[in-house]
Amino acid sequence: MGPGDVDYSLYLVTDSTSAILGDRDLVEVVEAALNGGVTICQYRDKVSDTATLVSTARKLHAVTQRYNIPLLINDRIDVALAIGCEGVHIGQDDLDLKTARKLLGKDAIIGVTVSTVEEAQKACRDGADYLGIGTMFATPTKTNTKSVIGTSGTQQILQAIADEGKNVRTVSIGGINSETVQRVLYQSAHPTKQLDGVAIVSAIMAAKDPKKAAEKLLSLVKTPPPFAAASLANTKKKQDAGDLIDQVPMIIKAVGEKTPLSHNMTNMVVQNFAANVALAVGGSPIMANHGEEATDLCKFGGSLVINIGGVTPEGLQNYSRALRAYNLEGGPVVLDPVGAGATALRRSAVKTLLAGGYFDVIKGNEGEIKTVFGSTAQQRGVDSGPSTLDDAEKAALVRDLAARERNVIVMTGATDFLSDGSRTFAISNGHELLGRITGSGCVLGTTISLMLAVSREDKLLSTLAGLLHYEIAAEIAAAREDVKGPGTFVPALIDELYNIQKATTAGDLRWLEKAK
Ligand code: 3NM
Ligand code: MG
Repeated sequence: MGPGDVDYSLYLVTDSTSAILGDRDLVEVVEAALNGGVTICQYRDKVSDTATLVSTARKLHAVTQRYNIPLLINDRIDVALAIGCEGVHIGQDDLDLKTARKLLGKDAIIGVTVSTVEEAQKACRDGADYLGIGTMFATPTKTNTKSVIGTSGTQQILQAIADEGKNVRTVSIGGINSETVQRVLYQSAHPTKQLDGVAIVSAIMAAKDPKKAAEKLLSLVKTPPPFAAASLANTKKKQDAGDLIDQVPMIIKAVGEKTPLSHNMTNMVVQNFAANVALAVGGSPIMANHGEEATDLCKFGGSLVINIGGVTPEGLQNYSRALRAYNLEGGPVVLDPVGAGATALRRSAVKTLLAGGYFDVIKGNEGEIKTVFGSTAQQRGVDSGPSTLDDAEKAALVRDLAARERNVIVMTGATDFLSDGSRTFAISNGHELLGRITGSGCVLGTTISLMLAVSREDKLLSTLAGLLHYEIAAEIAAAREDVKGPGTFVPALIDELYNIQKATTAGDLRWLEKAK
């Protein structure tokens, strides 16, 4: 087997510490894992002396040869040479790649740990066969990692090496398990280069049944996550704004027919308003802030809104738990990063949530979307503050963030921008009175969540349906004679949301002619 045809799908990295291995025999655990479908194995042992390393490596090699999969040694080129295995894996602080290549020859498989674009580019130039890109998520298995880079950092590296590293294979490492593996592969993918697999220590080595664990992981590696399944049917997606708008009534009608659940974890200020809006657009609201309930609620085919407007450390744990539940079940999730840049707690909540799961849609004002993108600009309060971006920059920001997260981003303002990374639109419906009442952005998240609950085939279309339904209702409400200001605007808005739902279901689409 040459370095070129190695299967990196499920890369097992061993650990010899009792914390992970317990009192079990390393070779037996590895054999069970190979039985379960591990495709490549690295012997990583930071504790044993050289004699033990060599004898254990020999035993492991006898087993991996029976399964016809490559065995690599972490760090210790001498051990690899001594037993004649297929290659080595070296870190940034180990012997350099060029020297390792000289010692091991051109047929050896040599992998390198990288956590930055520069390290990745250098490893490609120096002839690495594969890169171990990490650390994906913070992990107790290796606490001295240089940096946790997540899916966005990994995607950046993949993009940067797409050209010079055409033949370089890549795996992600760090905190990957059966809950996270599908999202890791999906969200870190760049259109020009994707991961070839995942490297795993504890989710296999520490598993009660390493064979079963490997089987499950391998099947997850081979299957797209529930939240991606629909987006594979890319070919059907309408590219043109006009064509998309034509499909909006179908989505709005489906909400009325299916009455999906909109599960809101939201702040006290908007709970009542959001529930009324959900009812008006044809959905069934439930305001439930405890994460435990999400494990039941996610089974009802609805969607989840996480609105961090009332975040507490305990609340954050609840959001994370609910996010995991919906991701596993496959239900859509909308993030409303209210006031994301305003306080340290909110900034860290956004980071934790983005690392902890997948959001189909992230909706926020300019300041919030900038914070989500990683800007450190200090935000005052939860209003959007003065704008610093022109329209072209706003469009670029939502597009880049959507491409990075592989979801849909909505930036609200006088003009709303939405993008799925490849299609970006600006919508100028709405009314100034929306800025004079509380929670107008939050309940837009609720509206969008209901559209997603009935269709995730084209998330951008569902988001657009929610946006137009809501912003045009606001326009119609504000123009009513009985609306004298913010106070009378609120009930009128709820009425007009309801009227649009009714009219659309009855086939009357005159309201949609206002779309702009
Ligand atoms: N290298 P687990 S993280 C060996 O970031 C190793 O380079 C890492 O263990 C890196 O799958 C890591 O149990 C440990 O999280 C991965
Ligand atoms: Mg090392």
